[in-house]
Amino acid sequence: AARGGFVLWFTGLSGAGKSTLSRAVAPALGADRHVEILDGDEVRTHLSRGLGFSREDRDVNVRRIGFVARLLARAGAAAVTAAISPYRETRDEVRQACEAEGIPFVEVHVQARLETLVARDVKGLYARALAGELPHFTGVSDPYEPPLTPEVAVSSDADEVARSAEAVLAHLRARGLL
Ligand code: GGZ
Repeated sequence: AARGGFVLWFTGLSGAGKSTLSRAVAPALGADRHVEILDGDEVRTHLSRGLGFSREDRDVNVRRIGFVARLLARAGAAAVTAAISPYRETRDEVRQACEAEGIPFVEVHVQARLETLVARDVKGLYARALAGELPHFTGVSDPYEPPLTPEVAVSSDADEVARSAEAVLAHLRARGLL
């Protein structure tokens, strides 16, 4: 559905660059459609306020993001999401709900080596998790299930943001979505 809505779903560890990449890509999506970004942080202060990081809570969070993204895409917007969304099955459930109604779902795995994230550790969360102070921290003390066949995989270790953004846009163009 050219010019129609779609869901652009970024997944990856905390600090891998999902938010940065979603903000880099968003301006290029909106020539003749609305663009909305559903960022993990923002969602957790509004839509998912009070949820924690158990599997159950993360699944509720991810399903909510998926639901809103689907509504936006149905209305013709490009819905960009940036949550860790660590569980494959839950991401696939969102994908299936989209595809069942003809909404393209584009999964982008934002990869980064744990080593790099620990070294960068902007918020000090990895240090705390490694010290045993955060019992459910993704990638350290909680699982992350990488997508097996993402539409796009980028590496924030190896590549500049602009290059990763271009890889995402190239995929969208090839699909006829831009
Ligand atoms: C992972 C956590 C945790 C735990 C707090 N595990 O870098 P950030 O800070 O801004 O992004 C992370 C954010 C993760 O929320 P999401 O909604 O994206 O997660 S999920 O999709 O799994 O529901 C991180 C912060 O919250 N944070 N505790 N235990 N990230």
